[in-house]
Amino acid sequence: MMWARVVVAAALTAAGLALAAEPGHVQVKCEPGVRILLDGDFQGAGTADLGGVVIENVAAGRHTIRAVKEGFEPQDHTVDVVPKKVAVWEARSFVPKTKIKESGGQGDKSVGSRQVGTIIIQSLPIECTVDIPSAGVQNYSKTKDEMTVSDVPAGEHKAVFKGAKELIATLRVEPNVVTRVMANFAKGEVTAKVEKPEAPVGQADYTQKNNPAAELSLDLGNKVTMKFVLIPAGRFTMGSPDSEKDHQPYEGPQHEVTIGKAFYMGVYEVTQEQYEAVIGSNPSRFKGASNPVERVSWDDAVAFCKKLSAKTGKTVRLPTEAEWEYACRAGSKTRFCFGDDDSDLGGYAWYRSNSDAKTHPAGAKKPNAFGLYDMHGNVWEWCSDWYADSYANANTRDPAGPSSGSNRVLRGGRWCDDPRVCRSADRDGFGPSDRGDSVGFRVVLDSQ
Ligand SMILES: [Ca+2]
Repeated sequence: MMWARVVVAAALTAAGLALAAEPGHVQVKCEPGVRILLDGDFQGAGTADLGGVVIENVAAGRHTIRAVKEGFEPQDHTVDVVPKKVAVWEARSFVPKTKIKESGGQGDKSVGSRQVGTIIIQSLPIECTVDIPSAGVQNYSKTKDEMTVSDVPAGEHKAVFKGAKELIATLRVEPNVVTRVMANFAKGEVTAKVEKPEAPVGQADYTQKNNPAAELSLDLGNKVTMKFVLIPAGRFTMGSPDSEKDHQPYEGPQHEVTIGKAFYMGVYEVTQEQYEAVIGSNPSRFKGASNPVERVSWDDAVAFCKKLSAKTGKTVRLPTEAEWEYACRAGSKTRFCFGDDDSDLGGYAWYRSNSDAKTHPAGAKKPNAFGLYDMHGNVWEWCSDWYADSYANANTRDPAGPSSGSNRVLRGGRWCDDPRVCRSADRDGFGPSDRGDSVGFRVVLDSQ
């Protein structure tokens, strides 16, 4: 009896909210018999005449859809419902559970992960029809710059691009790898290249994007510019598990975090040339125009942001700690953005073993999957948050740290650090007026 009452109360609450916010609707395209759940509640099974399931009067906002087919891996999709509009999602081809294998060869980091990769499609001209039946894409009208098809089973997929002519290609998809495809109708050819590692989690199953731009450059004056790359909204696991080598208690508890809005992040640490163009002085110990600025306090970094905001009319700010880790990981769950091995760190970072006890020009090592350089090593980077030695009380959506504290967060490790400190999850804090020759920063811009 109690149970029934609780359910009724919950239903009334949901209806009340929906009325207040003007509901929208959700259409799920799927084969007959596929069961559809919305936020965990069963909504119905796909029928042949509807071509799927229609869910009416869904409260505006973000919801999770799950498509379930017996004997196959379920599919989850995040949908943003807009008042009075129909949000459409088409379930992809289901991957049989029997085909799920453990991945080998890379240690145990990807055990249990699915053998899937991502295809990113661009075309010239932009508009064409894309058909990759084995990846669940059927006669899809591409209307924007870039189309992303994620969770594509590894293997070969026949793709047909229809525009002024028909281009046919066989696309090879590897696990946890992005295959970037260009269908060029002018040249009559399809080219493909692979990028590692996998794009970040939390994106739609296939999405199109053209705005905002993927890259952006700010003019700092005196012919000095600052380059940014768009970091998409998404979800990630913040912190490190107890099992991670070199894990520290203050890197836990590991928790899911949603980054609700895309943002632009500086491709490089702020350089001395950039700092000087905005502030008019260079406090660094290791002089070099394209070396990162150091001996800047958190207060100095915030002052830089304010001044650059005023100069450009954009909102320039320090990243939150969550934004920083999300951007650093770029979809990875390993100790570093590239994997787990200390021995690979030298390819991506200046740290104790290779730095010769100094900073180096920003961008000389390999970038991560978002195109960000020196997230590991070179200089430590200020984040906007106050430091807390646990995530126990952290928000899970766009966390911005505790409301007060005595130290501000530093991330990514330094030229003088061992690999442990350069890990994606490691963290530390200094007082807001502290300065050091291993401490710098990079900035972010809101995308709107
Ligand atoms: Ca750094």
